[in-house]
Amino acid sequence: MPAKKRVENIKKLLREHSQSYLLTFWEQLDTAQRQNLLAQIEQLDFAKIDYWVANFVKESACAAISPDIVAAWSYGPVPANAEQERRYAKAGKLGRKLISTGKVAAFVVAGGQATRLEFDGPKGDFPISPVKNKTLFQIFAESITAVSQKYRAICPWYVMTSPLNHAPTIEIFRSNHYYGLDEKDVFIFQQGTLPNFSFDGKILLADKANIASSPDGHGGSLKALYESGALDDMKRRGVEFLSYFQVDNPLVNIFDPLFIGLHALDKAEMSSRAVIKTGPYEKVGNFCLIDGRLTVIEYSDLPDELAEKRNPDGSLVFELGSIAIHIISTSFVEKLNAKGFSLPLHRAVKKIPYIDQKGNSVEPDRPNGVKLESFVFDALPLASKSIILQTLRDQEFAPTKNITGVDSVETTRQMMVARAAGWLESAGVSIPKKPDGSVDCLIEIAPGFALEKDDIKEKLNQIPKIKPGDRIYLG
Ligand code: UD2
Repeated sequence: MPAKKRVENIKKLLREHSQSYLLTFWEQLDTAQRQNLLAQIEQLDFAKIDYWVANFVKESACAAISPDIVAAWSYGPVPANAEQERRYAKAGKLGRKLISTGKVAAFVVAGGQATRLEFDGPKGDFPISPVKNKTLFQIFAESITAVSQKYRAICPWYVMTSPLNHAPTIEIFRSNHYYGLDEKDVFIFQQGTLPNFSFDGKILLADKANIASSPDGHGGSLKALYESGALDDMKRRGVEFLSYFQVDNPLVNIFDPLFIGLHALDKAEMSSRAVIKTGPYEKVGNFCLIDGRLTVIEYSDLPDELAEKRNPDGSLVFELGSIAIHIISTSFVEKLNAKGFSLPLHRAVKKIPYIDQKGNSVEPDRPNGVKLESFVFDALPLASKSIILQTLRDQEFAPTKNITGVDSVETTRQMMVARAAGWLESAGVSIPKKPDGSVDCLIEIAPGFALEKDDIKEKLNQIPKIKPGDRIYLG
């Protein structure tokens, strides 16, 4: 198409969708900038954008929750009866077989920003371990190495980044020599983005020639796995199950045979780990059945009367909290993409830097617009079958969100020490304690030393006597 005609078409399109602001600085742009901006605009789906503006940007589309909402069922952290005991044993065996035959891969979503940690760089590079200060990425990599060695299998690792942190993430992996993993078994790919909007529905410009945009949420992973070629890579390798986890949880048990096995045994498409919530308003998603379909309602969207609702024994009706650990069948990701799918969008009101009509760069000091995101757990209702397996919080969930306080660097380190101490104690090692019962030393267990409690028993001869105030690293 002739260049002039192309520009005319775009101008018309923008007028029709009330987005002409995007070409405000057209006359000031050089040829390369113009091409770049046109390409960005051409990638936008304006029919969808009109829908988003009407439903999520101008209005906060908080769909009413169906009255047909009940608690979801879950497998307990330990079998509830003899029949379940047999099932857990069978599942564990199957899970181990699936790992050892290379059918399971690790998948971390690491496209978010570490804003709350005030950390300048990919969150995976945040140093967290209590003694050696290992980063989150290093801990995950060491777990994957330990699992590969234990099961004598290749366990590939898929890492999702976003345009905000892709290049630095690649650089971190390179400069750390992929943490000892084989580079060809680590597949780093980017998620997509969505444009940012002013409250009145205009797409914002980041500068005169670029649209303001942000990552499309971890729900974008389901498309990105397909579009990046990661899914093809899995097919080539024979990977059938993805162990999905977030970059901020160093306690995650990435290759848990029981969870993988139950998912496979029950022919589930997407399964979830859950913890019993600490209270009605803990900042985790809530598992429930809505109109018979498993759904997660984010804490911020659960009405108080449902959050507070209690069973006759005093427990919360919606007590199962989502800790963002899933097993996802690769066939499910393929099925979704083959038939075309879209997850609902969630609206986040944010401070978004932009360029105003006069060409001034504005760094707002209060929220001035809307970012849209999709959440991976919104794929659960699309799965034909889904299971939930409870886990114990102190064993598997230490989200590192803040610097101090709840879900912080502080609490994560404490939990890492407490879990290590608990594993050692269960093998008969004596642990110094403070008068309040907390552990009176720092202990770090490297994944290569023990992946789970039972691994400790074989290494008792390598464990020194631990005195109050010691810093113990078992690696
Ligand atoms: C998430 C869950 C919450 C609970 C909690 C547990 C949502 C909406 N809420 O809370 O229910 O399970 O975790 O810790 O998910 N990410 C991307 N790309 C994006 C956005 C995020 O890769 O575009 C990654 C991010 O790097 C991180 C994860 O997704 O690994 C979760 O992001 P978050 O820390 O913003 O999630 P949060 O605290 O809202």
